[in-house]
Amino acid sequence: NPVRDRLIHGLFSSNFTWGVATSAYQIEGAWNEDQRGETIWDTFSHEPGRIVDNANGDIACNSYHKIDEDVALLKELQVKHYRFSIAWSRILPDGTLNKINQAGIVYYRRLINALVEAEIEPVVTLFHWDLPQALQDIGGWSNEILTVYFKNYAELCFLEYGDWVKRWITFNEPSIFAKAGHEHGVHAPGLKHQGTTVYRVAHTIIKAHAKVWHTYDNKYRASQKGQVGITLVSSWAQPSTKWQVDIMAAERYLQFEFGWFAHPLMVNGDYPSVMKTQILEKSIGQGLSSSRLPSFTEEEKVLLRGTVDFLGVNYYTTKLISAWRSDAWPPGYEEDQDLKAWHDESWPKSGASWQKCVPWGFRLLLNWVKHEYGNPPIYVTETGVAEKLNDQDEPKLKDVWRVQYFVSHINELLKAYKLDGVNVQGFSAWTLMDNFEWQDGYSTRFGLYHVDFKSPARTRTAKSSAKKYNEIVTGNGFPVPVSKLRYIPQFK
Ligand code: GBH
Repeated sequence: NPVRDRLIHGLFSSNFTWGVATSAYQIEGAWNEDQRGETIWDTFSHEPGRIVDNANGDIACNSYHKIDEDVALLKELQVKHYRFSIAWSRILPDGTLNKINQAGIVYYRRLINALVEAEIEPVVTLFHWDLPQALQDIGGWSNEILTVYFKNYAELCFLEYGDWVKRWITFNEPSIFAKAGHEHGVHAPGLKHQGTTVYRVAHTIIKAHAKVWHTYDNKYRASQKGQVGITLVSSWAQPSTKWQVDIMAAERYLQFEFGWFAHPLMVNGDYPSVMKTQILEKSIGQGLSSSRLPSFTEEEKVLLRGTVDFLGVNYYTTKLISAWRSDAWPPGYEEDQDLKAWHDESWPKSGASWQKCVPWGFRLLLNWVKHEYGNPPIYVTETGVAEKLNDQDEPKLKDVWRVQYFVSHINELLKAYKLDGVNVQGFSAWTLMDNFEWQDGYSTRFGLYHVDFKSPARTRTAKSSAKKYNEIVTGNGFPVPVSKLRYIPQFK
């Protein structure tokens, strides 16, 4: 579509913040050093057969020992912020205040100091999926008590780092954590509890987020003057036809993925009504006496709503959606939605089967979020593109497809900002450097920098995309007309 895909030029606002993102388990390594407690990802990746090539994050990018090197890359990119996550078990080995691990406290203090010194704002995610194993042992996020343990952990972080950290993200993509870890079993903790645990885990996470927001609001906001948000992800859901049933199915997809968390926290303290009706109906159909979707009490609803200072949005791909009545038994998270989701085969491929490159879907998702939640302040906390690369392969430093991915997607972001009035205040590229890509191990890469995982030095080398990103960052967008983009896919 020549009109839709045309690139515009122009700048983001002068206080727009550019950055890159990483997460602790994916980069730090040092899994058993300095009293770090084990996490569900240590357990999961140490179990043969879970991860491609039986890889794990034991060493990863070795960032635990490479603060200066990593900060040097950030300086080279000239980003204004760095989004990283704190490993809960590095500072609280069993997840609770039973033991505070000073070595862990010191590591993040050193990282934050190095960033502040370099005039790079630290943006901290408190939970990027690496739950302390000791907390999984008592039931993980299915156990309500985790709201208290998470609050205690967050409060310790506010006390230790709140003078420097002004933007806190409680959870990264809780929908993925809940589904992949408890419904599909492809992420830690590897459970396949169809249609039940997924909703209970999310229920606790929603309450834990609100508890942490209130703690910050009551005790720290006045002195620290920061903000607490959450990062949610969704594919854009494009109705496959103009029929009303398919339009409604696409809306269901977005509500089940994004509204699941955003609706209770940003609208009215409760789940989207379409989730409540769908899951109740399916549950009754199974012979259950109540819905598999838990419900919030009236007091809880009051505590939940209005607890998002800024919304983190991650976007990776788009799906075509059609209505499709599912009678699979027993129904799970997917069946509860009564729809089919797939990729258009003509969309450019990435190096991962789950990702097709669809820049226009990014703009549409941002517009949906704007209208659904009353134009909240948005930070795009991740987008990026997968590349297949095995250890023995030569690095592909001229990553033209990634250059094009970022140009086209950031251009859609610019359209959302300038033409559609979406209140977008920042952007983080996923990711600083190649790292442990969860169940794909090191076979799938997203980095602006290549990492040599064969070398003990874990040498980082800039790809073409790092240079292009630096150009976009220093130009604050696209100051001059962008030449027409001919999309060269990574794979035909
Ligand atoms: C993000 O999730 C994560 O926040 C980040 O840690 C990660 O490295 C990055 O994306 C790249 O993946 O193979 O069918 O099980 C993005 C959403 C959802 C994408 C789960 C991969 C796996 C689909 N992710 N999906 S499947």
